[in-house]
Amino acid sequence: QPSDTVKSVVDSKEKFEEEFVKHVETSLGRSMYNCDDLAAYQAASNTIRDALIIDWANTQQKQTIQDGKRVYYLSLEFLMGRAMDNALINLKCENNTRQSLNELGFNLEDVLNQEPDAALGNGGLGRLAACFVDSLSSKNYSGWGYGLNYQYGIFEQKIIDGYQIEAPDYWLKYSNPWVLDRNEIQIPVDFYGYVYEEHDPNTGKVKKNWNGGERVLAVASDFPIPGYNTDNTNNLRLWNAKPTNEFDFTKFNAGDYQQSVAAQQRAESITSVLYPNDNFESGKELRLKQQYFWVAASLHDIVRRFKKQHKQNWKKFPDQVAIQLNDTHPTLAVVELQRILVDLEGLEWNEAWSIVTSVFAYTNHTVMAEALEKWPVDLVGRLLPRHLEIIYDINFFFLKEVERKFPGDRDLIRRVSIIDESPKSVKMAFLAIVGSHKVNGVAELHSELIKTTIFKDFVKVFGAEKFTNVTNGITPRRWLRQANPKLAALIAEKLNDPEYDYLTNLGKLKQLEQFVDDEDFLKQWHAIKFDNKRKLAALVKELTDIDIDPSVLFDVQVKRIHEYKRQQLNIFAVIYRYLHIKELLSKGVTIEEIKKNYYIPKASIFGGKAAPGYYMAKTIIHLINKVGEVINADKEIGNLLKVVFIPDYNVSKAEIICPGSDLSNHISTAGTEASGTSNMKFALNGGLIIGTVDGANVEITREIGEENIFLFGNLAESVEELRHKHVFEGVNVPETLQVVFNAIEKEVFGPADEFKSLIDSIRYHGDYYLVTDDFELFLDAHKKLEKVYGHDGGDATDRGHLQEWVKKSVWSVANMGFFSSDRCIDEYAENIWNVEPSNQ
Ligand code: DL6
Repeated sequence: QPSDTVKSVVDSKEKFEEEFVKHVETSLGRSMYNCDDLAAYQAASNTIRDALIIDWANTQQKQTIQDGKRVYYLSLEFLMGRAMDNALINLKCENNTRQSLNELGFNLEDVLNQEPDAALGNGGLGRLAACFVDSLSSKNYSGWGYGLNYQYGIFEQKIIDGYQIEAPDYWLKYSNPWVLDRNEIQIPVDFYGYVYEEHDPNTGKVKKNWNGGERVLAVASDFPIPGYNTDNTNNLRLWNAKPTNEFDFTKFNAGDYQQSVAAQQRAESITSVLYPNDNFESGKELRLKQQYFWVAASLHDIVRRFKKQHKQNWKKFPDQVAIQLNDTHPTLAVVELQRILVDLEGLEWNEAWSIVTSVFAYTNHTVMAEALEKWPVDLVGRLLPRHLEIIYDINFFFLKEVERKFPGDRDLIRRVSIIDESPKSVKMAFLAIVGSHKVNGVAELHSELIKTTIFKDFVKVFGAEKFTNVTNGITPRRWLRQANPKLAALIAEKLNDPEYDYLTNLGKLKQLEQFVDDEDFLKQWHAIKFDNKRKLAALVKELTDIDIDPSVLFDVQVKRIHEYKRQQLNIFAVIYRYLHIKELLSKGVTIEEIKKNYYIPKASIFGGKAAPGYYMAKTIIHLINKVGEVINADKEIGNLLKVVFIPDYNVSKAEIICPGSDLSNHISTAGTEASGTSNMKFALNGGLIIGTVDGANVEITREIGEENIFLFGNLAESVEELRHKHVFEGVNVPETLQVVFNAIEKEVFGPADEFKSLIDSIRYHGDYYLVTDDFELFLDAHKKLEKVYGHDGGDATDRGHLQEWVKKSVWSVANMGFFSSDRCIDEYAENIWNVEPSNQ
């Protein structure tokens, strides 16, 4: 009797209902009479998950038999969001599930809303990894993700009296029905200890051995990743740290039972919490422990899988295995593989090194110095004594090679050394470059920048061919079909594609261009946007109790709060607008005249978390909230201006916010945002962009046309000179921004001291992020875009005054095909991993 495949369960309502009831009664120990929405979510998830596991097992079996090359994507973060809705979409069983749940007395949306986000990431980097695993499955690649199963994901953000307060996110409260705990997969991982030498009588050589001082077990939890419209179901393996059963008898015998139990408990702390920093490295010992724990477990798993089929035929290893390092966090994997091959498998150094460098490739996600990892040599040596030796050896051989190519260039050797001499530390990006065969940036501008700035010397040493670009992308399954079902349906109808095949062939969107003058179509398009704005307004009301009118321009900036992303520029412009409106009102200009001649009604919507230790980012959040309090309470202003801060921005909220925006802000200082991916999410949902010439904005502009995006600001090539000018000639605060500073200092938005650091960083500390240089350009860009949106106010359900805007929206979506993460995965596969998809 063959097991039920996922199709047989989800395609048959009877089967689904039968399984559902079984789970309610057995897995949950409840009866259908006391089954609430949460229990329904758990039973439905278990039902789908069970079936998915069958597909997943079949996929693994098939991939093993095919014995092709596998890709392993190592990422310390996978910001998955919710799984159930995504599974229903990828398995194409949403309608059936909806009907079955209805028959059982539940509403699908209410059930879906019970699921906590799997928030195992900070922002762009983690969400990119989640999109990539979706594309690996959907495009039929054999590709696994490896990460950590944090018990606490990114903190829950509460806004109390305008301040960000962090609360722990214990997302596993009701356990996670989407993972299969694989308690039988246990890999011991050692830390600390010492290295000793052993004489091998057979070879006459001296062998290095590492005797670890602390042992922790890595236990696997597997998260099946269903592809869209395919049975291919890959695996995301997340590790849990558990104590070993090896009890510390020395301590026990010494009567220190408590101590030996405490040490065991400490093991679990390794995977207990995600570090909440985005684009910033904190350098904590536990973080390094997390990194080694994860890469050691993953590599041993990969090597074990290889050996099962190919024994010790190491020459074949690079034909079977490609490992992508998502940023430098997994760089110790390079060292660990070299250690496995040399110390444990007995290969010669050079042979091992050539295998290692053929297997690894490294993606860089930032040029910002504070985000580039450096680990103190002392710490690495204490935690991983043998690895430090290997790092020194890698560096020694690398520098020897540099010396051979560039004899006598001592300065070059100093600059490219993996070891920084003061303070003595290991530069992880350099180690990743040396240990990889390819290095890529995540947008064209960024990939050029890394070659001309932070990694310039490595281009000289290795040649430019080692460096490449893969512009980021997003999965259209989640970010169009799931987030915006009505728009996805309208597109499917227009493309005459009832099966939604365009979701794995996003270039097809181009066909929408032919409808750009079709009045009825534009009306439908606009009505969907309006409906999505209503949903967003309802979310805002629910979370903040603020009413925003869906007919005004929704001007959104949601992303991590960071000075380089410049939420401060945005809120200063909002303050300017408010003060100007107040001035006009005081001069007797009426609201109607202001709407007609100056400003269209708008709601400025912000959201995003600040790293708990990032004072400036928290100050920005506080300012936004305090400005909101004043403006929203100002009766004179009415709906001409509202300011909202949505608390606890996360993936599931983004799924409501992206489709509901008219305009989104991607306004980083040029050259600082490596790519950005929310720009893609907004544009794919028909929102227009106001942005700087930075990251992927550049390519979005190229694809959709510069008439469909509102670009402003100084270019990356001017940034250094402007910064220099600020330091040596002083910062010139334009009159418009001065007015804003004056208002803040006059305490219009509460005690001025609270915001002093923000103003001082601009006025007295060199305005590193060029707020003064771009402020008026930002105001001008707004004037331009507001002209397009329309000044005549009126009912936005009447598309008349929005004609031009709606056309731009359609045109943009039609040209967003390039930004599917499927395209990224194909590029990685072809140019970096050298793998092909399997034919299903
Ligand atoms: O590549 C994904 C994402 C980019 O879109 C963002 O522009 C970039 O800021 C982000 N980088 C990081 C770097 N963190 N570290 N380490 O998150 O990557």
